[in-house]
Amino acid sequence: MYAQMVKTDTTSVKTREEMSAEERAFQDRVDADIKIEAKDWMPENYRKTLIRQISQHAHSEIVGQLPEANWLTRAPTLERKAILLAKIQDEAGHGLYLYCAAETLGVSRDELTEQLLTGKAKYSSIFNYPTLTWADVGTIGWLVDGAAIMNQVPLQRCSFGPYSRAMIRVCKEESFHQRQGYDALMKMCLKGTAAQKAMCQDAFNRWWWPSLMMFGPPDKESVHSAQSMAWKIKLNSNDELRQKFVDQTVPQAEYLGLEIPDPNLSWNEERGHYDFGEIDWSELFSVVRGDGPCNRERLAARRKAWDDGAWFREGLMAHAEKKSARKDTQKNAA
Ligand code: BYC
Repeated sequence: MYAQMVKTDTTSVKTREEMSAEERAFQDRVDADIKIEAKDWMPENYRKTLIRQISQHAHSEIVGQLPEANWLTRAPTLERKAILLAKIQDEAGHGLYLYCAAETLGVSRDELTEQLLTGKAKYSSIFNYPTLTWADVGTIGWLVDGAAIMNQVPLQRCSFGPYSRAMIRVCKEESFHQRQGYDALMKMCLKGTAAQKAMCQDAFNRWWWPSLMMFGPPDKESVHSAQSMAWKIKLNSNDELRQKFVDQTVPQAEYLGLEIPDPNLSWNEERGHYDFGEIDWSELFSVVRGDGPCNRERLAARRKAWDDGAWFREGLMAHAEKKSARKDTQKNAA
């Protein structure tokens, strides 16, 4: 099934004997936790994998603004509106740090945007679901930002310097995002009306399984994991992080008095983890392929933003060209 989801299969990791001397020296640096910087020699596939992952991450931050923006004009209080606005602005900032990190690898922001708009680059499946009520905004903060932190905290220690450093600030801000979501849900679940509690349960039911899918396909189906983990682009496997997320989130749901929409969820004393039901992987596959509830709407919004900004990009270029022509004239006159 996943063969249809991915363009390349990079599962085979070279043994030391198969590596060139340069590749061995590179792997030794990675193994010794020495950061790789943009100008350092790196295997071409390391560069490509980073561009793929960092750009997909950047696109996710940018597209991720859209579901929440749907509630900006309808936030229940001025305070909630200001908080939501700040969060959405943070996501734009994260996208920018990440595009900059990707650009250090020799790809331009325009190329990355084109890859998003033509469907060549992906963004996280989670942002293709609709935000139907105000409780969805709190639930996204709690679950989606919670899952993002679980995935991104280890990335602060990844092997590529610019990516790892960008993650430090991103993680600090994501923690605030997660808290704001949980805070909004605490208000509604613990101090709100029965209708508000029911609204939170409904949102939770809809976002729980897609949040578990955010971590990617199961390890045995994850085509990139083995190589990415050998290069420390990823430090944990998809299933490891998913399990950590479930273990962390179940007690939080219990505190809110929300029921986990999984009849097979139970604490496994022997493993020291929660067991949980089978994920419907065909749903992730369908969303990633472009057939989720909001894929078309999300891409159309990004395409419109890009087209609407054309006059501004042209203006900036014209200004830069004028400035550099003036500099040249001054230089020649001197
Ligand atoms: N959605 O071999 P695998 C955020 C693709 S949070 C779409 O396991 P890998 C935010 C995968 O790209 C979200 N596609 O891949 C939060 C690959 O296809 P390609 C963003 C997915 O890379 C709150 C194929 O499936 N976070 O931004 O080793 C508010 C096979 O998978 C998904 C990041 O991007 C998915 N859920 O592992 C606002 C974190 N899962 O590329 C914003 C950085 C898998 O070959 N990224 N695929 O065509 C990662 O950690 C890894 O890339 C993943 C996937 C764990 C996501």
